[in-house]
Amino acid sequence: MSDLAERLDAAARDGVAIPQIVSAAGLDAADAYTVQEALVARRLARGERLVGIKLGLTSRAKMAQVGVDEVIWGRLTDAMAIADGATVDTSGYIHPRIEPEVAFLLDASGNATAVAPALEIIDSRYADFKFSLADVIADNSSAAAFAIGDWKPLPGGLDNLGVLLEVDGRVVQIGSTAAILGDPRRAVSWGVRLAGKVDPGWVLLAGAATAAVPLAPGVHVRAVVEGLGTVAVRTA
Ligand code: OOG
Ligand code: MG
Repeated sequence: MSDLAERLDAAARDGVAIPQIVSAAGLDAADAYTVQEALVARRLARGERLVGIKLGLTSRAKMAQVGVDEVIWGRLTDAMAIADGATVDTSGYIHPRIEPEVAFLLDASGNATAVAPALEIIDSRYADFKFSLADVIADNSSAAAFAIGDWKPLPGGLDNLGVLLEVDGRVVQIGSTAAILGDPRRAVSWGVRLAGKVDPGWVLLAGAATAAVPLAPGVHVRAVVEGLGTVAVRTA
């Protein structure tokens, strides 16, 4: 499995898509998480640090977009973090997409202590952004980068907040936090259970409420989550 991790790692570093090597090797989802762990271990060996986890495919819109209908998770490192408002160079990506998310800040027992609007850049390492469940899991659930807005204490209700994704000031996706497992707070218990162990101060991305959109160079992208505020990135 370490050869699969090595090929996925090289695809991400070179920005060159590869075929669906994990399903082709006959691996299942459990095996694929072992490949993911080996893939992220390569990043940690290069000096990156784990800073959290992401959930994926927690909304119908996302499941329908990629044709995989199981909740998945991935690992986030410090090298994937982009400051709110910063400029990201997209030239190293294969076919990046961006999506609006809700982020939670975790304490030692895996409870959420704060919430923020977030943007996630995903970049499947597979050709045409097409994959099976095992392929996407091994590929660290397409994780590429993320930006988080200002943290706020948890409000009373998070289960029906409007979500907008804007590109250059034009609304390109509209959704509701209700799309995320019925209530994005459910993503916290899902994530902690799936990951097994979380560290205090880790971030948890709950999964996109809407489909992702292609991310071009030279644009300004903003996510707005009703009551939580905004987060933005620019691309170069
Ligand atoms: C898989 C990752 C899904 C989300 O928020 O649902 C994800 C993909 O769409 O490539 O990050
Ligand atoms: Mg996502």
